Amino acid sequence: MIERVKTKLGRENYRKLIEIENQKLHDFISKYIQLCNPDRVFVCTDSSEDIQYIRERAVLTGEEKKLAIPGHTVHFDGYYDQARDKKNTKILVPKDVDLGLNLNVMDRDEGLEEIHGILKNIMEGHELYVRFFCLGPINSKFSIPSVQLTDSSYVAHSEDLLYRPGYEVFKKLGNSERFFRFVHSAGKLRNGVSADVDKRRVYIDTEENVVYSANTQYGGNTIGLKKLAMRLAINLASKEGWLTEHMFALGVHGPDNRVTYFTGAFPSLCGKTSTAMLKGETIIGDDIVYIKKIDGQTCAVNTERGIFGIIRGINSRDDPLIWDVLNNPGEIIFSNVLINEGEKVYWVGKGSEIPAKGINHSGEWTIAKKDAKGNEIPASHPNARFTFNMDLLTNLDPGIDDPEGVVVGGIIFGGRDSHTSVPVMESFDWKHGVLTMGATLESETTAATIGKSGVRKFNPMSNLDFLSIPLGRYIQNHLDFVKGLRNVPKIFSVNYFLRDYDGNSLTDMLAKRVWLKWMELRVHGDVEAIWTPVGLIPRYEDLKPLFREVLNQDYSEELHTEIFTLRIPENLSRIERIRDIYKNKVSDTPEVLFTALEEQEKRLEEAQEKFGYYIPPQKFSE
Ligand code: SPV
Ligand code: MN
Repeated sequence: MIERVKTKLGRENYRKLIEIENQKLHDFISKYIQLCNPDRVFVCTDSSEDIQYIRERAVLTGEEKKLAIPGHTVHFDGYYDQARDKKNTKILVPKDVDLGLNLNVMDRDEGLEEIHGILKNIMEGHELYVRFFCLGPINSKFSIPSVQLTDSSYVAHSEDLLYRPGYEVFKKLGNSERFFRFVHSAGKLRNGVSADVDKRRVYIDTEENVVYSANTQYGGNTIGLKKLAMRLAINLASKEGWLTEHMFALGVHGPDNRVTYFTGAFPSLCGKTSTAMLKGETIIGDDIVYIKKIDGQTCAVNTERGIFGIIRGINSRDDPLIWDVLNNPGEIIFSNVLINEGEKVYWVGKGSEIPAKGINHSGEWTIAKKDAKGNEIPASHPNARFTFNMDLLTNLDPGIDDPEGVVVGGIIFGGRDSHTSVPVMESFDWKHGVLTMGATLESETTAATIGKSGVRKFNPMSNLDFLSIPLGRYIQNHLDFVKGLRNVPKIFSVNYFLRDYDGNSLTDMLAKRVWLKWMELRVHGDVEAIWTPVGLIPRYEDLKPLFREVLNQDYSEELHTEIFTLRIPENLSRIERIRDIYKNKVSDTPEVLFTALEEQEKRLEEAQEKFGYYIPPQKFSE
């Protein structure tokens, strides 16, 4: 098949492709060269010359512009192409398959026909870049080789910062069909941005492990190896008996140089990246992990190697580690920020004054500029981002590329919850944690997100947007995962957003550093905990020295009592809410979920009878 596109490839690119002896790969590449019909093709190996070519193309095509600091560039997505397009992102399902009520699905035959129609000749006038990467560490049980076809040099360049190289991996693959495939085209461009956003589509075919993305540039829709691969990996993991999770991973540094690894799932805007980046700890990853059983242990890897992070609110005081990277030479792509005349970068919440004019995702921008609908355009988009390889970080954990991954001691579920959950809590066991902390995760919307503030959004394991299998099966996979494990990770919940009844925040944002240290001690059984009807909470005498050590703060017993008081009515209504969702909106809920909620309800009611509606921790430790 590859012979058919030999002329278009040219001698050098053809040679690079046939060095990989994989029929399925060749068929895939030649099929989409013929369909998309680019003017030219560039096959990128892992060599530094090839990668340099991509970097230069990004600037030459205007997809990126150089900035004042060496290595920094900026990229703009279209005004209406600034976020993941949930409506037009669909899982393609064969006629005999039912994925339940929570997924956005489409008949596979119809979807394939539509997307192939859209892709026909879409790359006319463009250059196609063929790139090879490896999800997870190289030469590891976790590795998933992946090939990306894209006509965006920005996408090809971003992936270079975000993923491990994979050309050599493909050369060793033989004829294996176990690899992911991505086809992306930005489509027709107007002023450098996708012109046909009304035909924006992201279609996911788990049957063939292919994702198609068209008429969009925003990274969450286009960077195949990120959230598009995640849908394929969730499906593959479910078949093969492991887990793909929307989680950070970090090493928490305990006593005597002990390092204990945690992974954590938090919905957007609940403190995920900031937890992964905490001072004093070391980072494995901030967004996606694969978790497998190896020799009876739970092991995790970061599928990525870089960070595509939200830039809004990053400032020198709260995020010193990222701040340093963003203000020094190094390869960084800024997207949808504000640039002024000196090629300097600004964003909302940077902590310095924003210039009165500049260039942003809306083009020439001045303060108080309004869009076509009369909405004021902020200096930088709320979803403006930075992209860099984690090698630029000073807090990178040495286990980052370990082919065996790191052994997970604890899993954390975090939500934005002003009324119900205590700041940190441990589950009774794995099942209790999966069911009452992970599967019931919700997050309140904030003024910064679209829609009403304070509305709770159901987001189990913070993975709802990315599921490609029925929710009930996904939960069951978690329950089953521990079979045969020698050490079962502990499960915790955290809530950085608890408020008092007047709406005042109760905990310092930095307190999360202490909660992590407490969880680390719990994993090793170094401190006791207090039983409550919903889980195990810290003792005052264990937190007091930690606050002193970590934050040099005096932690009072009054504060402890206030933040760890069990709020019975709020906890009961949460159970009510979640049960309703599983009863009415999830067709394959495992029965044990309802049992776990019922038992929790019963424990709460018994405690209420004994101690009243609001129960201070002391009552449970007496
Ligand atoms: C998220 O929204 O969870 C992200 C960014 O990590 S995106 O790539 O858009 O998914
Ligand atoms: Mn994410």
